[in-house]
Amino acid sequence: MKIERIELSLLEMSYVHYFETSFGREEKRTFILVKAASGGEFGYGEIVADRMPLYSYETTSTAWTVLKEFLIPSLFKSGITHPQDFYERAQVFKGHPMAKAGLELALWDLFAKCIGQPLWKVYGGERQEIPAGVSVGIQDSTEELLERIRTFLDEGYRRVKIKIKPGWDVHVCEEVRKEFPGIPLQVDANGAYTLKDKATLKRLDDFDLIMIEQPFPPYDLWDHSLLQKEMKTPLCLDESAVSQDAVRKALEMGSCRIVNIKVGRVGGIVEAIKIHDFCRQKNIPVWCGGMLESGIGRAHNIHLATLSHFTLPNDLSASKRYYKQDLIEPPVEISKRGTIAVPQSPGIGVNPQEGRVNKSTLRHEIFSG
Ligand code: OSB
Ligand code: MG
Repeated sequence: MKIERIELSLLEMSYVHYFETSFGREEKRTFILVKAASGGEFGYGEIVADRMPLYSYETTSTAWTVLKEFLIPSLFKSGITHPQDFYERAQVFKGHPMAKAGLELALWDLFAKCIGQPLWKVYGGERQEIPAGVSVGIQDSTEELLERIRTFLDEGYRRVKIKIKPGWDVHVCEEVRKEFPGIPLQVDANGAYTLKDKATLKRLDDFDLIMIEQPFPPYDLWDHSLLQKEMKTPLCLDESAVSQDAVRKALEMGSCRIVNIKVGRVGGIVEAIKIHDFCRQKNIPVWCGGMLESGIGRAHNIHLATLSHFTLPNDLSASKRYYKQDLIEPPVEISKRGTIAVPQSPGIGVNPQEGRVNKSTLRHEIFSG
């Protein structure tokens, strides 16, 4: 596969509704698109790093620099026959998983288009319908939260995840459970607690939650293991689950009973599939997380989530839940059964709309081999 050109574009898109987590409220998203060209085919990837280092240390600026100075030159220098070659070569560079993942995703899309197959087939996926879930941010009031949840349930979502933080946790779960006693429900703290909050966290055992996602900071597997010992609700790692090796240690320590897989956080599809396969072997359920991606990143997530061991509902929602106009056609939609169909055309199987991409682009650069 001779890569002739890589293009980077920095985009900014407004959300239809603000998104608030324990690290703050965002009205719009800044991210990088990667476009790789070979023999008249184009592959697309999305880099999930945000403008600010809140979810992780990476930002759109660090990703741009690492791609421009190291990852893209290394790709042009030795060429690749398969995306796996890029994954292996990129290992010499420490960290920067989101930058690596975005480029790897573009190469996977390109590779699949060159052999004329949808990505799910290339990955060996099995599912044809992906269980959709919705991640609902912190709202100004519990009334607004209940109202938003009701709307999403009416649209067909099967499972609801609510963001929590100190002061927006036990009473919110109480209200949600009172209003919607039977819905599949889980919470995500994005690392906002410490062991000092153990008493509060233990009260969450009363709400029949599918899981509590990432109560403690990213680099803290040990305290997660201490908390998990004392709780009946499964803990799920997001920010801490940075590689297959990290997941192995987490499971050996008893830090969680469920794993959230995000391509960007783990540095690409190759690593994501390693985690998936490892968890399947250990009988630990996994599901596909999201980073409020545009339809390009979301389509990639949908293909990944076709793998057999993605047994829990995913953070995969319809295009219109995130953006007024998505970057792809057709947009991602959710069926009345609360599922998302898997695209069947080659590669990501959806069409990026160049005009819309250009309208949201703040900065653009072309690199040639
Ligand atoms: O922790 O899962 C998270 C969005 C941005 C950063 C972190 C997270 C999220 C979400 C959104 O929960 C999930 C989605 O894309 O629908
Ligand atoms: Mg999370």
